[in-house]
Amino acid sequence: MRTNVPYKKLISLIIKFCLVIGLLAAMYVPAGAAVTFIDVSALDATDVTGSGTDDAWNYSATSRTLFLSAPNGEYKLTGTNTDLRTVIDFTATNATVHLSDVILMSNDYTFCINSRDSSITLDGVNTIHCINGIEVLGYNYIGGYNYTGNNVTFNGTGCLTVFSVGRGIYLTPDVGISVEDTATVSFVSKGNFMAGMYSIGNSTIRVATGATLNATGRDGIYAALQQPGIILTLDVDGTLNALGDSTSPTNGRGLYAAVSSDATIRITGTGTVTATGTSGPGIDAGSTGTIELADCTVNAIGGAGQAAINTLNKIKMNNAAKLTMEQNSSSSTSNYNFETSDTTSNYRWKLTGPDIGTTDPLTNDSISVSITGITTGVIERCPEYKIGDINRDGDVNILDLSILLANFGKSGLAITDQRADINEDGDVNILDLSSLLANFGK
Ligand SMILES: [Ca+2]
Ligand SMILES: [Ca+2]
Repeated sequence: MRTNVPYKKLISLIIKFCLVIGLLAAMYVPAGAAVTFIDVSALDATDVTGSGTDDAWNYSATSRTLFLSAPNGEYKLTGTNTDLRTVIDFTATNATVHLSDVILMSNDYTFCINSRDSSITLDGVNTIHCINGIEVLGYNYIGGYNYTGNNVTFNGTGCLTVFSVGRGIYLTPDVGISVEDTATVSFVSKGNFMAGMYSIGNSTIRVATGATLNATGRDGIYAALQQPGIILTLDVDGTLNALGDSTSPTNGRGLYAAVSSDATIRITGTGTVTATGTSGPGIDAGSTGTIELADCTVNAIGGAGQAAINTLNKIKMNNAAKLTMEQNSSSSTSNYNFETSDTTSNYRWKLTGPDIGTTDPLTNDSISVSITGITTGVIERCPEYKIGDINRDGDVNILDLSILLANFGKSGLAITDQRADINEDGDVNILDLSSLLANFGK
């Protein structure tokens, strides 16, 4: 078959071609990013200049400062230094700084992050003691004019604890931080002096699933000050704890926004945010601030004699949000206004707790909630259903009646299906039965 010959040649050529490509692919070893190792314990009274452009760095003995300046540079810091500041310079866009069991002390700030979108990768246990904690000054901080557009990521499997006399971390306007992987990052401002986290603009704080962020200080997280209308976004899929650790009557708030401006605290994500006050409320939005809760679980715990939340505005919640309020207010009754941000959905409010209630229909878009005494109340949004539709299948029928009758006369935890307690008074009795029968067949 003569016609087979060209095909055989062609197939042979293809096989050879593939072999050559395969050989070239096997020979090619991608040049991984060069990691520059810096033992910080060796940085003392002598200036040091790192070589090359990929790993550019230098150390000034005069200012006791380590400058990291390579774009996409990758640095690994190890060791202990009792007086060292580190600057991730504006030129070091996308730089990665690994901290591997590092102990740093500083008589000023420890990390000043000027570069755009740099990462701090944590390995092992890392500790910082300083006067001022980490400063995220924003991209291209030349002359102090451009603060915007910087996001700093903390990732890895280790932890970092910043013990600061001043602010644990300082976020200038329009910058953000992310905590990712299984990293645990804690900012602790000691001595009732400053906030654990301090933000003066539209900051976004992200905590990924599996990661933890702790902020402890005079106020745990403090946002706003003079900036009108700023938004502090907490996007938490993992765990965020904000603790106001103060005896001062004007501080001690877990999460605080706005002094004289209409700031917004927006909490979103699928994780858990716990804001705990000591001498202040768990969450304080001031007189003009707004609290928005979306897709999240929030625990607000008031300090001694303090309400769980302080706000004069409506607290906005979407259908996935759940808010637990631990009320420790010294006043007998506290009132809050809630508003749904999902006005077209088929949900209603659900209030759980012995001393929390409303006179408004639970199907209203907005409700006024009162909490009496020292108590814990839960506010959430639930799918709407007909009264008496115990199994929530859309009909009130014999199936619902049989669940109710199986629980008739029972109380509390003895009730096998709590939904049989239609009026949620703790007993399944004639009141529940009459509610069900009123809707039977609907
Ligand atoms: Ca039913
Ligand atoms: Ca009942």
